[in-house]
Amino acid sequence: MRPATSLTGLTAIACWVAQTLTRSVGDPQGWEDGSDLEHFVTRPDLTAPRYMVAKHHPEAIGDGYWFVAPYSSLYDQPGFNGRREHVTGQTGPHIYDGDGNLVWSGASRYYNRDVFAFHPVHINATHQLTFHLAAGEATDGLPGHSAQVFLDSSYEQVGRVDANARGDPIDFHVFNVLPGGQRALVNYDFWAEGKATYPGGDGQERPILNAGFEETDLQTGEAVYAWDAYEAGVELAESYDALNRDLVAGIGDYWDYIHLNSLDKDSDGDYYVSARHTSTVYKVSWLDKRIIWRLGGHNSSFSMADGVGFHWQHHVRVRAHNATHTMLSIFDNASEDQSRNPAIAESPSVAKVILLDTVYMTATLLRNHTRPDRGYSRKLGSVQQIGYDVASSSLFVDWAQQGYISEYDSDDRLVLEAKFVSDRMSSYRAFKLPWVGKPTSKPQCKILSTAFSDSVDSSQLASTFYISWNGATEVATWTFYRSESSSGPPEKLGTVVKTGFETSWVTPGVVLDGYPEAHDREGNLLGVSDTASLLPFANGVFQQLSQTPSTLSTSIGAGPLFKQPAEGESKSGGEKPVLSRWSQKLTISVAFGAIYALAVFGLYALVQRLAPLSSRWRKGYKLLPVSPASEHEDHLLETSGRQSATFGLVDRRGAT
Ligand SMILES: *[C@@H]1O[C@H](CO)[C@@H](O)[C@H](O)[C@H]1NC(C)=O
Ligand SMILES: *[C@@H]1O[C@H](CO)[C@@H](O)[C@H](O)[C@H]1NC(C)=O
Ligand SMILES: *[C@@H]1O[C@H](CO)[C@@H](O)[C@H](O)[C@H]1NC(C)=O
Ligand SMILES: *[C@@H]1O[C@H](CO)[C@@H](O)[C@H](O)[C@H]1NC(C)=O
Ligand SMILES: CC(=O)N[C@H]1CO[C@H](CO)[C@@H](O)[C@@H]1O
Repeated sequence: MRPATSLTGLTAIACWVAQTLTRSVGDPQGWEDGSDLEHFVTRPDLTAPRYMVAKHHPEAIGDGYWFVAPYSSLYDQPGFNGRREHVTGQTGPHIYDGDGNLVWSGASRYYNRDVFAFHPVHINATHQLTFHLAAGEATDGLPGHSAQVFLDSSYEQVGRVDANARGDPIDFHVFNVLPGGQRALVNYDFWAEGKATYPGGDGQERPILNAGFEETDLQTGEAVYAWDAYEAGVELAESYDALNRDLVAGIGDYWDYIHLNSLDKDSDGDYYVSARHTSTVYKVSWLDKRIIWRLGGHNSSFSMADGVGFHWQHHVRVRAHNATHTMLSIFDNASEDQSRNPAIAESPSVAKVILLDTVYMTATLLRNHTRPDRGYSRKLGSVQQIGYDVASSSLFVDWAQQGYISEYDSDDRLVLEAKFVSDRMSSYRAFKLPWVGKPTSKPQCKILSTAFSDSVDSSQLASTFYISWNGATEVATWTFYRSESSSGPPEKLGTVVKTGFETSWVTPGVVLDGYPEAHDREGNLLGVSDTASLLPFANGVFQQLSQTPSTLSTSIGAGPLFKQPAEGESKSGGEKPVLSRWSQKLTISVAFGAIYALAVFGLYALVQRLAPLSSRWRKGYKLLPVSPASEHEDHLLETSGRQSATFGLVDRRGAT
């Protein structure tokens, strides 16, 4: 008993010291080991970022899957060996369920390439998935340049747009498939060297980066409409971007004076263009390309009520529209990442719904939600309306950094928050939508042997099935079969309810060959994995553990700790001085004292290390310390320690 405890303590100390020493200086939080990621026996190629989830009003949370595209390599991330992925991949298109369980990962399929704005679209009466694939190394089936990719509900690629109508690679900011699925709004930027003179400057010509967009026919790839910001009258004086403004032409750098980052279209056919560097939303005429009005910026056409003003915004969407009023949702970054204009005070990011009276030209704030942790989203982010009327719908907001998302109900209550457990990944835009995925790939199964006694009897062995089916949303249960018997039909072993991305199930005895079947809620067969064979132990044989906890405790715990003096010794040393026995006792006590001290310290160190780990072991679920009374605290900080279980936080492992 005692040595075992000391052993634990010493082992813990050794582990702690070793881990502390080996931890990279660039990874102070110690995530380099990948413990912030999901790990699956059946899919070692998929290591999706794990979420922590807080449900404040579970009954008010809408249905739907989260569509996110974790990435690490944009420059808002602190440097960490360049890119900050863990091998293998977690960058790319991902679907999670409303509890933060992984549903589908396309990371390994797209070689860990950056992906943006991953979401379902409705095209030709079919549900498809689309995303921007960033440029990367050309590989089998993937181009070296960027592209917009379309997948069907079985995750097979059914479309890819390689270039805009100008022949340029697709930019990552906007590829907005319009209702009907036949056309898309696509942004681009282009050099306008030597063309522009900055008014109020020194009168010299400047290299600028102009911006524009087109409405593309997805069938023909032709632009049915194209717009050029500079030509349409977006003046250089409108820009808040002071970075590179005074560059002299020819130096090879440019002034990104407008920076177009979102596009939308209303039912009249007019366009809404968000330009980040002018902090302005432009309404653009479908008929003659003129700017109908400006919202925000140096020259707003609207009188702006309290709280409407915004800076460095993006993801501006028109939510409702009639002859006299327009409602926009807007992600007000209100923060900026490159000191483009230090004169503009930063503030926490806010999701806003703005009501425009286009007769009296007033802008008022209809709904607003400050980032719950009062953080600054320095780039990226999105606001999604869930429901028909933006004034009363749920809002789903992506605050980008650390994949932070939050949902608000029609009463504007914060009902859900989630974020990745570590900060090494972000997600540019996140969406919550229904989805039915029926992959053409098969379920993946592995069977591992587990010994639970030192007996050689195979009845003391168990077999564990691991089963996953990347992207299959309709699986309700897994039924396991033993198939090794050549005579007769496969033997049905048992059925379990599917849990999370990967379900495991243990059955007594050795199952040399077996397979699971997937059934939906009505009991229809959805798919069968290939027959899996029991995997041997690491040394290649099916063997039992050489020692079990029980044999360890009898051999060590029950035996004499210190050898008693033999009969003869005792006789010959009969007159051994009392002092010597005392000193022996003292030495033993001191030794035990030292061992206990080490053990206590070891346990303490172990607990210190295990406390944060315990949540990792719970597959992504983590209680969040959240106080609904105050939305204005850094309550998602893992270190705050103010845990609360009073908000109906749901342990997703319990989901049945
Ligand atoms: C939509 O369906 C039509 C008719 O089958 C087809 O010609 C077209 O390619 C489809 N459009 C898209 C965007 O898939
Ligand atoms: C201000 O906006 C109006 C239209 O709203 C436009 O005619 C005018 O040129 C703009 N002025 C500047 C300095 O941008
Ligand atoms: C919404 O905006 C109003 C007006 O600026 C402000 O008083 C209020 O604090 C804001 N609420 C949130 C949740 O940001
Ligand atoms: C237009 O929308 C506004 C805001 O929802 C509403 O108050 C107004 O009655 C609508 N006007 C018409 C003509 O439908
Ligand atoms: C404040 C801020 O960082 N704004 C960002 C908002 O996100 C858009 C999308 O990239 C960026 O263009 C802006 O950089």
